[in-house]
Amino acid sequence: QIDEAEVVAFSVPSYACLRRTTLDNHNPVLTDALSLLAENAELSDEDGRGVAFRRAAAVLKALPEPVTGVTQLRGLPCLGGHSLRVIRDILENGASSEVEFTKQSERFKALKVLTDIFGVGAKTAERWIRDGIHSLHQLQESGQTLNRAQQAGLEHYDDLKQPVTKAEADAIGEIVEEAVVSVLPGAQITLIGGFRRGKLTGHDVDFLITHPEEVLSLQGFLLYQKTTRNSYLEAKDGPARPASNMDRFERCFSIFKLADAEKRGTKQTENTPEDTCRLAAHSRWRAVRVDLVVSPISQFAFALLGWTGSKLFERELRRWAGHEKAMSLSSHALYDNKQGRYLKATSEEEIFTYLGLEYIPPSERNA
Ligand code: DGT
Ligand code: MG
Repeated sequence: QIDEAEVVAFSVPSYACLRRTTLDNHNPVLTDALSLLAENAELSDEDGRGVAFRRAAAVLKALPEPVTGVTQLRGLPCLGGHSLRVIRDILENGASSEVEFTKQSERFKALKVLTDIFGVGAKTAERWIRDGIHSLHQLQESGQTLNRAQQAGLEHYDDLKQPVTKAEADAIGEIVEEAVVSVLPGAQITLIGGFRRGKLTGHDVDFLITHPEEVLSLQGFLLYQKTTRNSYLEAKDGPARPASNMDRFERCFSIFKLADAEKRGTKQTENTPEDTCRLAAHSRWRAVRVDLVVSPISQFAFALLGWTGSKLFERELRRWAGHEKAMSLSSHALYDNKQGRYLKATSEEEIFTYLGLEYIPPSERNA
């Protein structure tokens, strides 16, 4: 029998965009476990389950203190039976058998190793695993054809697995800024993604570049690049941008060549054969994933909000907009279905206001 008086513990709204989630997570063991199950679901083409685990983890990230017993969780949103079972297991037995089993499973390990290769998604990894490929070595021996992204990903595998530090992100920011401003004096470069939310490390560095009227010349720094064009239809009138304008891009996934800290003062140069056969121990540069997003100034606020993350926070914002406000939010625009028009904004604050939400700063979007 539970004493009702001690049950009231935490109160958390169900939409992550109504919560302030800092990086100060009081339940890392529980959230790591649920995140691992989310990752496994996502890698197994079970996105619905993935989102359910992500939502459950995000609710725990928003709690002001560690959970010590399942009774404290009564009344909390987004905690389904499965997530509760995992939490109970950890609180009562110190570990979740499902999480431990998943971690050890050959399938999960192989999916992780293979999708850690830049350019390899769950589908490709799945196909390779069916062909008996479970490791990088087996992949290299297999004679599978790799596309350019995957070749670059394999070549720089060890570098890209290393977390990127804030110092490295800032160093890349300076180089990107210099390159962009030299061709586009008016351009503005903003650090987005996890670093904007205050994270100290990341799997990549994300930048938003506003107002591109010219080709970006980062040639000497990029080890690999793949660009996609902005196919978004301009707000009210007009068709998509002319398809012939190949030089404009909306997003550029790249692998950046960053000189070691002591070498950064000097100008970076093109790859030399010497670089290609550098020894890890004497490395003078490292490869870093850099994601460049470009938006016209009219879309800046939407791009900024849409690319700051976290992924779950973004998903929840769009869900809130659609379900509660009859609006469609994207990283390009906000459309009001009732009024039948686009709502213009020049700041994130304005967008929150349109959505009827209290403004949440980036550092509190770590859902
Ligand atoms: P990280 O890099 O692992 O430290 O973590 P984040 O939060 O920087 O995640 P990342 O780099 O994958 O993505 C940055 C943010 O951009 C993410 O929080 C949500 C957003 N985002 C990611 N992929 C897409 C996409 O395909 N479309 C849109 N609109 N937004 C995306
Ligand atoms: Mg990132």
